[in-house]
Amino acid sequence: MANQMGLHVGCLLLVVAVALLKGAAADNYTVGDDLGWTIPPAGSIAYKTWANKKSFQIGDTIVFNWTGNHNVGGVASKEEYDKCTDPGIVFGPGVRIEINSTDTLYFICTVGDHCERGQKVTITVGSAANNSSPPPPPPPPSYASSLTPTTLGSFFGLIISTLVAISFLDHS
Ligand SMILES: [Cu+2]
Repeated sequence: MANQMGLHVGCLLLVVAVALLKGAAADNYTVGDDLGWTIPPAGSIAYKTWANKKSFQIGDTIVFNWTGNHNVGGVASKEEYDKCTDPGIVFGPGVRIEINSTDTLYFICTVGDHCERGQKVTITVGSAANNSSPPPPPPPPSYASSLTPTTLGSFFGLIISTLVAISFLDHS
């Protein structure tokens, strides 16, 4: 029983360690955030801007949410993406796509002229313009500076001598 507990704790620690090594847990991204998946406002490059601000990683999930008459399908190439080629297979609202390779993913809506009007998005792993890591936080103020080695040493010395005194008292 105790061994099993130890094993479970060990597994848990391993999982945590792997998660830490991978940098972070997988993220969910809702395409367009609050805008959702729709025809972006005229003249905007809404989904390009949205995607450029994200740093997609393998294991992340892309979620397409919408109301009204839309769909989403993945096309195989940038050429098909640019031409808004109907991929044949499309999905309904709420579809979740897990990123499982570093290949660029191309998604369009095939309803009417929605794709031509900008309802399309590319997902590039490790994208993009905004991919630089945030600056490191400033070093914390040094509260330890007032604790000189000497004070620390005498502090621990005091504790140890107190413990020694107590153990002498115990044994007497
Ligand atoms: Cu649409």
